[in-house]
Amino acid sequence: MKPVERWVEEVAATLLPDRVSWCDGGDAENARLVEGMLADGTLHALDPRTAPGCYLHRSHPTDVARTEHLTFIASPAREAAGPTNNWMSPAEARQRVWPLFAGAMKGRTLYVVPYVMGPPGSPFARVGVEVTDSPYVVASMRIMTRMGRVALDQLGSSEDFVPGLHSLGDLSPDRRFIVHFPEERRIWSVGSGYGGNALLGKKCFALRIASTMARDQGWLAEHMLILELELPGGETHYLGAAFPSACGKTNLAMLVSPPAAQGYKVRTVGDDIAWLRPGHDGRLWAVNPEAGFFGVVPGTGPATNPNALATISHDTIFTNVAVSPGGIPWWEGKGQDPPAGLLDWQGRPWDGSGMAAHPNSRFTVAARQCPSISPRWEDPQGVPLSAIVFGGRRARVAPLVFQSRDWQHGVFVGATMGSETTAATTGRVGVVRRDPMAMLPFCGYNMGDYFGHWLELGRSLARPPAVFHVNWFRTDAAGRLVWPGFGDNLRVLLWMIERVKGRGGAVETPIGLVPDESSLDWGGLPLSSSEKRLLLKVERGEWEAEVPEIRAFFERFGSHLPRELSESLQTLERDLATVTA
Ligand code: GTP
Ligand code: SPV
Ligand code: MN
Repeated sequence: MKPVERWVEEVAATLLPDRVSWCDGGDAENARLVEGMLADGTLHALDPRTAPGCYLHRSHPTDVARTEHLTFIASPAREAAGPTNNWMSPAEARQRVWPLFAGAMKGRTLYVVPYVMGPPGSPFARVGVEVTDSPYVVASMRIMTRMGRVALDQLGSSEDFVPGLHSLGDLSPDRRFIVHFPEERRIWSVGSGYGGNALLGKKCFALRIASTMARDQGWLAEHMLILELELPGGETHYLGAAFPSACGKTNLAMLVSPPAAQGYKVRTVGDDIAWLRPGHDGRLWAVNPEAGFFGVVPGTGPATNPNALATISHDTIFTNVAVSPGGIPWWEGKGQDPPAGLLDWQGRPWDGSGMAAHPNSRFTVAARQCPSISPRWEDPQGVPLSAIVFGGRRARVAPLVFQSRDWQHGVFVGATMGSETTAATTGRVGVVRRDPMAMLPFCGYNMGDYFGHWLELGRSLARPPAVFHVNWFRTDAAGRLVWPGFGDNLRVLLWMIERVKGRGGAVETPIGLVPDESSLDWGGLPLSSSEKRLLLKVERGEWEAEVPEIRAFFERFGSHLPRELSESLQTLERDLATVTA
């Protein structure tokens, strides 16, 4: 018996399913699953004329986003999880969580979902196997990963796979746990059928477990989009950008911009996760381990993200959007008036107040459907990064863009990122929190050590990417967003590329290098000169107020905090005190 078969037999003895079904990932299997889900109401058919091959899924109203407070790292030592993760000892997990799996699949089918994270044939690809009782998860994993026979073929009789155990349980948040065992490289998830809680290849494997593999093996698993930027004449650059959940990765990765007419082209390599490795040439190389997009729906319209809109025009699973009586999906920002008789995300007649689509409603769609997909998106070796971009959602404080002085300073900039919380996770929205490298909810080990790993990895790069920070979300005194965002973000990317090439004007500030006003292309933007100044402004008082917050955050890591980061903080404090502005 192969190791994977032995494991499935073992867990089935506890889960007690009525049937075990090994998924091959084929069309016939998918059609059968869809038929069953249409029959039992897990899926609703959408209008075959305007949304061919599309379905709507409504998740349980208490199960609409990741639940960070129910997500745990179960390393033997608490210190291994660090101060920013919830920790549970493996023994406690066995006591509190394992019993929730006992008999959980009675009356249900246990689906075995073998999948590959990483491009086909890539030396960096890794196999996972998810056992689940949710056909919606199976259909979603088929889109999000290379699923089925291809994964079993790659695995053969090896025991080198990440086992993930998933059951919907009773969907009660009181009996919901997402537990990661980094040492054993396994995952348990019970009580949620939603997104990153349930599609175990994504955040659980490709970020939390993979980040620990990456620490041990000298690479990085990051919450980053990867985009390709072609300049007139054909010169091509790749950028990785880490923004927290629902802060603009998908949108930036699919950017469409007026300067396209002048020969600038942005293409998409990935929209959420990047696995990064030092190459023999001293550069940092990136692959997208996913095969699909699980993207935020609201705000996706013809003016903001036409590429996403085209991508999701067919063969898409929509989760928690609104729908017309005729089966036309609708959401805020779609760029159309709401149709008459609209049903909200819970299927209730919409009275016009509040959001009709859930703020964290999502599309699940194959990456190959994206018109802007890069020809190199499945390159087995990945693509070499010219720049890494960190960014957050900050109404104040952070300017539109600045560049770090070097890799070490770039790690400091990433480690001290602040961002307002969004609907991608349960809890209050709009609260500023530290979200280092956009990995706060996704780093599978002590983040102090993670910062050290970033520093060490950088030392091995002869040609490290330049590191930038952006903020598309600065507001004016009236609370209005100043920067138009979306397609116009290309202007900021072009300044970065100029900097990478050793050109592009910049002024030194205590936080790093900010464009001087004349070196950004503002042409045609309806911005006053005071608005431009506000966008680029580094206000000493605001940054002085950040220092004690950063210090308090750093102190939580105790001896795990690399010395270099304390030094960078001291430098920032000193420069803020001496700067004349
Ligand atoms: P996850 O999938 O949760 O990791 O999120 P993401 O980082 O891919 O976020 P996404 O691109 O889906 O954007 C989330 C929300 O921010 C959407 O409602 C977008 O419309 C909005 N958004 C994205 N880019 C911009 C921008 O440049 N400006 C403004 N104002 N809003 C933006
Ligand atoms: C995120 O929250 O960062 C996501 C969505 O990309 S989920 O897969 O639900 O985590
Ligand atoms: Mn994400």
